[in-house]
Amino acid sequence: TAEEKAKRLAAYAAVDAHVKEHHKVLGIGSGSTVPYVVERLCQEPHCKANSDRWFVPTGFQSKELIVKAGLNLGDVDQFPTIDVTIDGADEVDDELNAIKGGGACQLREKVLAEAATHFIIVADSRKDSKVLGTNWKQGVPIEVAPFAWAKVFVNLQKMGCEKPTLRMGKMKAGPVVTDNGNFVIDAVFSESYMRDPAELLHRIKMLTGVLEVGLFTGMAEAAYFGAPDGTVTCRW
Ligand code: DER
Repeated sequence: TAEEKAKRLAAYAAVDAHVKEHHKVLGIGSGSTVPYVVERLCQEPHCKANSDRWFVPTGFQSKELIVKAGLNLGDVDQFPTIDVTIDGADEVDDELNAIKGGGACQLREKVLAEAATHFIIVADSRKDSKVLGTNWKQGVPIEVAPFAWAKVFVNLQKMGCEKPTLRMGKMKAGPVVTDNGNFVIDAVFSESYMRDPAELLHRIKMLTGVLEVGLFTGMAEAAYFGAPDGTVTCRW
C-alpha cells in the first residue's frame, strides 16, 4: 500500500544515512515502521555475516523482529551504550520533539534512545507536525504503576489535562499491560501545554507513580518522513 511504501522509504533512507559499518550495536524500536529498518539492515552484505553486530530490542514485538530476522539479539544491560537507535513515533514537531507510546513501549524505547549516540526517528509523513497534538489526538502516553493509576489520573486532571484515559485492551478484558507490567494513561493536553513539551514532560514525570512519559524532547538527531508520492523528507 502507499502507506507501507512511505514507511519503507523513510526506513531505508534512515538506515542508508546513519548506519555505518563500524556501528556494532543497534537499538531497534517498536511499531509498524521499524520492520522496514530491519528489512534494510538484512539487505546489507555485512549484516547477517557480521557476527559482531548486535541488535537491542525495545520490547516484545521488537525482540521478535530481531529473532525472526536471524540477527544477534543483545540486551541493554550487555550494551549500555548503543551506537544507533532507530524508532518510530506517533508525532514529531518542528524541533524534533516526539510523542511516542502509541504501542505502549515508551519506557524501553526511551532507555534505548537515551543510550544511543545517534537516535533517529522514522515515520510516514502524517506524523510530521509543527506542534505536538496537531495530528495525534490520542494524548501523551504515560506508563504508570498499576497501584497508582487512579492517583495519577486525578493529579493529571489537577495539572490541567483535558482528558486522561486509562488505555484498555482490545480482546482483553481490563487495561493494557506493558512489557514491564504497568498500565498506560493517555493524557490529552491543550495546545498551550504541547507547545512546551519539555516542561510538560517534567511536570508529568514528577507525578508519583509515573514510570515514563511518551514525550521524547531534545533526543532525536534526525527524523525521516516518507510520503505516499515516493518522496522522503529528512529533518535534523
Ligand atoms: O509506540 C511507539 O512509540 C512506536 O514507535 C509507534 O508509535 C510508532 O508507530 P508506527 O511506526 O506504527 O507508526
